[in-house]
Amino acid sequence: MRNKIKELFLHANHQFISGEDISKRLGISRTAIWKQIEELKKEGYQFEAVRRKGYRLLNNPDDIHPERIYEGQATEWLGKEIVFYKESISTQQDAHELAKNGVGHGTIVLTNQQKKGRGRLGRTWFSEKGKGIWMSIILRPNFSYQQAPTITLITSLVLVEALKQVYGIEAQIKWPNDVYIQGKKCAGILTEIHGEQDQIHYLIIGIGINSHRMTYPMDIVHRAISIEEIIQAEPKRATLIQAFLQQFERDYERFEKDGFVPFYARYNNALYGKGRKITVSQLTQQYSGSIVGIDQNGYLLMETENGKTIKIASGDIAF
Ligand code: BTX
Repeated sequence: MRNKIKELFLHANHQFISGEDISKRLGISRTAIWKQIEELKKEGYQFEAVRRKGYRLLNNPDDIHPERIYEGQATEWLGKEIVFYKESISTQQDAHELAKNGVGHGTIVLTNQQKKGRGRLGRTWFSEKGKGIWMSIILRPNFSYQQAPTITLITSLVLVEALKQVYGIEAQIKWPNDVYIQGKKCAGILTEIHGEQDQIHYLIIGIGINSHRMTYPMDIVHRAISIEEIIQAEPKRATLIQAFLQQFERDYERFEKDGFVPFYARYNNALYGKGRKITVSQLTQQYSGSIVGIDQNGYLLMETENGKTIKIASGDIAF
C-alpha cells in the first residue's frame, strides 16, 4: 500500500492530492492514508498538508528507487533485478555477497549512501547521502581474464555518451576510466573480478557518479565535480541510470561478440588530455611523455621525449 501511495505522489508532480481522492483510488480510509504518510515521512519524504486541498509531496528522496528505474526501462537482461539499499558500506561488498550466493547475470546493487565506498588500489570513494549514483553491476561473462580490463574502458565510454544524451554534457575520459567534466572528476569506475585459472566466475563493475552538489572533503574539493554543478538544475538520477543501462547492454553484447576493436575509435574521441604532457605511474615504474591516444587493445599510446611511441597497459596518469 505504501508503494501505491508513493507512486500516486510521484506521478502528481508535486501537486496536491486530496485525501478523498486517494481514499477513492486506493480503497482505503483517511486514517490509513495518514498513517502511511507518517511512515513515508520517516523514510525521508516531506509533505505539505493543507485543509481542503490534501497533501503535496515536497521532495523526492528516492528517485533512484528500483520502481523508478523499472518504469519504462527497455533493457532485456541488465537491471531486471535491482537490489536497493537505503544505505550501504559499499555496493561492491554487497555485490560480492550476492554474486557468491548465485544472483543472476545483470543484477544491480544500488544505494543512496555509502559509508565506505571503494576506489581503486584501496582508495576510498566519497559517497554522500542522496547526492550520487552509487551502484554495482554483477556480470557472469563469457570472455577471458585478458579481455576483462577493456570492459572498464567501455563502461566509462558508455557513461560519457549517456551524460551527453541525457544532459548534453561534454564529458571526457581520463585513461583508463575516470570520467572528467571541465577538468574535474565526476565519476569513477572500479572493476573487480572473481574467478580461478582462466575462468571468470563473476565480474563486478562499480560505478560512482556525482550527481548532486556535495560537501566534498578538503582533499578533493578542487578536483571533484557533479552533474548539478554543470547543468545548474537538479539532475534526475533514474533517467541517467536508464540511459546508461540501455547503452551498456547493447555495447556489452557487442563486446562479447567482437571484442574491444569496435570501441577504440569512439573511446579516442572521448579521451581527455590528448597531446598533453603526463607521467604514468605503475607500481615500480614511471613513464613521462605526451598522450597520443589508445590502441585497439585499450593500451595508452604515449610519445616519449625522444620521439618514441610506447604502449602502456595499466597505470595512473598525472598531468
Ligand atoms: P579511484 O581510485 O580512481 O579514485 C579514488 C580517488 O578519487 C580518491 O582517492 C579521491 O582522490 C578521489 N575521489 C574520491 N571520491 C570522489 C568523488 N566522489 N568525486 C571525485 N573524486 C573522488 C575510482 O577509484 C572508482 C570509484 C568507484 C566507486 C563506486 S561507487 C559504487 C561502487 N561501490 C564501491 O564501493 N565503489 C564503487
